Amino acid sequence: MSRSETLGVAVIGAGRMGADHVRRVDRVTSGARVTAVVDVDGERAEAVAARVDGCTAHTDPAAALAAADVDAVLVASPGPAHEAALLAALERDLPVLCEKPLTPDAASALRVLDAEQRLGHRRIQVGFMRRYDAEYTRLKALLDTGQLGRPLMLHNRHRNVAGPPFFTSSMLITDSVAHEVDATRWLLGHEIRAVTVLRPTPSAHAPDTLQDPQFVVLETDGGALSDVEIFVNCGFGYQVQAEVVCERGTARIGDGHALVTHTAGRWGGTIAQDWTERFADAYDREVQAWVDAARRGEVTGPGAWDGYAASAVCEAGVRALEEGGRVEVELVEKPALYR
Ligand code: ISE
Repeated sequence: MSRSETLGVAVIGAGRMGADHVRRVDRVTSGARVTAVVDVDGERAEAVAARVDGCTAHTDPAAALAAADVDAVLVASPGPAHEAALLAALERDLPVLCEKPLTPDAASALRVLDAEQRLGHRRIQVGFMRRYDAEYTRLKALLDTGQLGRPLMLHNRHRNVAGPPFFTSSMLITDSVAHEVDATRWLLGHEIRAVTVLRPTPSAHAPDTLQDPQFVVLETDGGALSDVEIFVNCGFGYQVQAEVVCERGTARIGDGHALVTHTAGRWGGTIAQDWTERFADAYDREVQAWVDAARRGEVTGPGAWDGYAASAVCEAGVRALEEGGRVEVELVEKPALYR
């Protein structure tokens, strides 16, 4: 593909995120078009592909990636299917945007890192969209100025209206807290070296066997602590908040004060109901940045190393949840490709 041409994107996974990304690439993003949609459910692939002119539907990722009009891959299938899709894309040297998690565990993530290193250049971006959210980027820019001094603590709150029926207690860590794991590493610029998970009495509104909420403590190798309240059946809205406490001040995002009304003796606003609403702009910026970089042959966003580190931290988090106590994170030495 030459720089002036449009990037042909195969979207793997036509569920909620996949279908939203198909719409985004088709209607919002410039410089790209969806040329193939893949899903194990052929009818679902057909239905989503039918929304885009000239787009083909597939059940086999390999067939889609082999198509002449596919220059890049957006992976939005369930986590356990990511490794095969990533390895297939790397084999064809195609740029990839992979929704989190990179893969569900550290061992499979390492196999992906190995394949990318064998290729000799970076091709993978991981879908940690908070790095593209306007509030998060302002917070990051402020911390980087050093005006507030050294960050000491990061308090995160992550609430969903209701978890999907298939959600397990460990998925609160691997599917939800994974975002705060990445946000912590990115905002503070440190790796996470240990995880502790505390278990408050579960909400009566959570499904019977689900440990919801959870309180997760992440220890970084820079000495700062990051805590995460994860509550996926809070019932009232989708809330993601973060407050950094530094030596000379604090900074806080996620209060949702964009529009405040005062009427009839009360004041207030609305709360987003899910992440496609709360992070819509972030997803738009993320996909545009990925497309622009892919057309230049570059990767500019969070990469495979960030995906591996998040998977390793989440794996330690699941052990901490299941066994109790503090679990250390074991990371391999960072390969030269990612330094
Ligand atoms: C979901 O997969 C996401 O990525 C959302 O951002 C998160 O809030 C939710 O808890 C996850 O299930």
